[in-house]
Amino acid sequence: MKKAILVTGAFGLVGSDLVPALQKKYGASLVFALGNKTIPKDFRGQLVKGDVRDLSSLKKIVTKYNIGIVYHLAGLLSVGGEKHPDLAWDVNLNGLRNVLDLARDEHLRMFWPSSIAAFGPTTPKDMTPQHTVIEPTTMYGITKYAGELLCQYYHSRWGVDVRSLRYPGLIGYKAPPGDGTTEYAVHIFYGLLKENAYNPFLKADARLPMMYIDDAIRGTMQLMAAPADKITVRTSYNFTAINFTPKELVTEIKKLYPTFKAAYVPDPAKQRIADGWPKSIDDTQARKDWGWKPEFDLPTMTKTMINGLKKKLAI
Ligand code: AKB
Repeated sequence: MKKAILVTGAFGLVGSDLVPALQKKYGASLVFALGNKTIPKDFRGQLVKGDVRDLSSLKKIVTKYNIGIVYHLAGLLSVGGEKHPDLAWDVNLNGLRNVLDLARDEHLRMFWPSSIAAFGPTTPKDMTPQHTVIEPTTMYGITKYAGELLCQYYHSRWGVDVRSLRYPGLIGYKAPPGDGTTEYAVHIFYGLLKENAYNPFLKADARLPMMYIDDAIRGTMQLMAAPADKITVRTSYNFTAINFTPKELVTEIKKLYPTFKAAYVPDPAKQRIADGWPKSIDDTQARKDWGWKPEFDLPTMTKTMINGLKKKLAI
């Protein structure tokens, strides 16, 4: 019998696009979407309710549905993690440890996302190398870096085939924006279409690495399909597409909507998080090991976001 796939955090920014992509590739009957609270009414597919902090119920799900691969996406983001540090530790790290234990005991393959948030203020900011100084200063970043080391440990100690990407800021329209720092670049499109105005909560020149969601999904599936002997990084791969500042994004939007209004009103707490992160990323290792190559640039991403969101909001 064919093994099935479990996606935790299935209704977040990544899951909302990854689940349909996996359904298309493997068939909807083999993809199980694990949700906790926010389950969209229009979801079509196999739904399981659960909490990644509850190991025994995860175990039952894996056995009952004959799961062979887990995409473990559930977790808090950077801003949410600063509001609720204890919860961020519990969900992000204890949740990951549970899934890694399951992967070891039940021989599952596994994907888990790290983030550019694993880096910190002492990391080189331009073209941040794969192997470099890593001293994160947010709870989210700490859980990501500790998580990367945990993944590497489970691989070297028990041979768990767990693979990971350091996601940059991801931009997509299917799920509502999460509680993150790069999420201004998602909120801005809602502001554009609803009010023709949006004030980014970061400085005009706050450059951050970013990626359109289709690239992220393609890269994630490509990494998981690569032969194991090609995977030379078992912490998490640097992974990037574009980088831009709030001002550059506003300029791009104004090419299509010249009357769009934006003023930069930095939120000190969010700006502090952004100040600790890289501006651009060197993802040579991902390109070399498993052929990573992004497709979306800033103009294509902007047009695609606007068209997609217009349809979603029926505008
Ligand atoms: C956040 O801003 O918290 C996330 C991330 C870059 O991991 N989007």
